[in-house]
Amino acid sequence: MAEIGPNTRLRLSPYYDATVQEGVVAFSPYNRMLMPVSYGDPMAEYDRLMHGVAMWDVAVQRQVQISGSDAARLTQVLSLRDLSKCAVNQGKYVPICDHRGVLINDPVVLKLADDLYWMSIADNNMLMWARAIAAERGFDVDICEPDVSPMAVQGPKAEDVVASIFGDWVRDIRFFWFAEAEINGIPMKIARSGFSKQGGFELYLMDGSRGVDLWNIIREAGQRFGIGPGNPNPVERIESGLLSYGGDTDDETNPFEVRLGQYVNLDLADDVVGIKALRRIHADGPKRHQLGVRLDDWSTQAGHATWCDVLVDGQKVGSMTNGGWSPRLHAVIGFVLVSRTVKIGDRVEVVRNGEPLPGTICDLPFV
Ligand code: THG
Repeated sequence: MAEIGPNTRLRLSPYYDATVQEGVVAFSPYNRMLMPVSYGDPMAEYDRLMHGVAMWDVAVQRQVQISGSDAARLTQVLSLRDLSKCAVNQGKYVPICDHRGVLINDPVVLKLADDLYWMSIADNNMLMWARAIAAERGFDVDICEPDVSPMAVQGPKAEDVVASIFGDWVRDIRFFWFAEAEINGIPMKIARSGFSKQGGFELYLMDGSRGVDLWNIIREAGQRFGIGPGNPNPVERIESGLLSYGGDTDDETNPFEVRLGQYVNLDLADDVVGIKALRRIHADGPKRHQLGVRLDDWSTQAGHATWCDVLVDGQKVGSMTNGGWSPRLHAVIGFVLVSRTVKIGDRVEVVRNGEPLPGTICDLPFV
C-alpha cells in the first residue's frame, strides 16, 4: 500500500492508525486532512447506522476557536443566524456567507463561554476568513485552530454505548447541547449531534495524542451493541435531507437555494457579513432551488454520482449534485439544484455517464 506523508500540508487524524487497523479502504480530502469514507462494505455500514451503532472518524470537522472580549461580536458578524439567545454549552447550526451572500460554510457553532466560541467547520478555510474579518473590523480576539478532533457515535444504539462509558447523565444532553467529560484522563466535550438523522453523539477529543486510546474505549464498550466503523453516510444523509457544503453547493449558492433560509435572520445588524446581499436576494427571489429526484429505473444500482446534468425537454435546468441507491426507498435518489421553473412532480432526465435516465422531481426530505 502507498504511504501518506510525512507531509505538513496533509495532516493526519489522531484516529488514523485506528482506522487503518479497522480496514479503511478510501479517504476523501477535507480541511487539509483525510476523512475515511469507506471500510469496504457500504451495506453493512448503512445497516449499522440505521439499526445499530457506528463510530466515525470526523476529525476533519476542524474547530476555529474565537476567544477574547470581542469573541461574541465576531462570531455574530460571521453568522447569518441570530446567536443572541445561544446559551453557554449550546450549539447552533449556522450558515456563513461572503459579501455576495454566497454560502461559504455551514458550521455548528458551539458557545463554550461568553468570550469563547468554536465553529465546527465544513470544508473551507474559515480560520483565514475569521482572521481577515476580525482584522478589518479591529476586533479584540484571538483566533486559532485548537487541538480538537471530533469522533461521531451514531445510530439508535449510540446513546447506550456512550452512556455505558460516561454514565446515564449523557442521556439528558439535549439536541445540539454539549458537556465536558473525561475518561482515563482523556479530555473532551460530548455533544448530542452528528451528521445523520439516526441520533447520537459527537465526542470532541481535546488531546490529539489520545485518539487511538479513545477509539479503543468506544470500540470495546460498543462491542456488545455491535459497533463498527463508518463515516458520514452518503445515502442516509440524502434520504434525511442533510446538506453537504461543497458537495451540493457551488460558488454561486446562497442559503435560500439550499433550504437554509430557516437559519437566516434578515433583521440582524447591517455589519453581519453578507446580510445586505441576502436581503436583496430574498426580495428578488432566488433563481434556483434544491429539490429531490427519484429515478425510474430501480435496477440502476451503480455507485454514487455527483454533479450530473438535469434536463427538461433536452435543455439543462440544473444538476443532480449527489445521488445514489437508497435501500430505504428502493430507488436511486438524489439532490438536485435546479432552476426555480422546475417544480415537484416534473419529469426530468439525469445524465449519468452520458446516459439520460428518466426520473421525477420530489420534495425534501425523502423520509
Ligand atoms: N458536526 C460537527 N461539525 C460539522 C458537521 C457535523 N462540521 C461540518 C458539517 N458537519 C457542517 N454541516 C452540518 C450540516 C447539518 C447539520 C450539522 C452540520 C445538522 N443539521 C440538522 C438538520 O438539518 O436537520 C439540525 C439542524 C438544526 O435544526 O439545528 O445536524 O455534523 N460537529
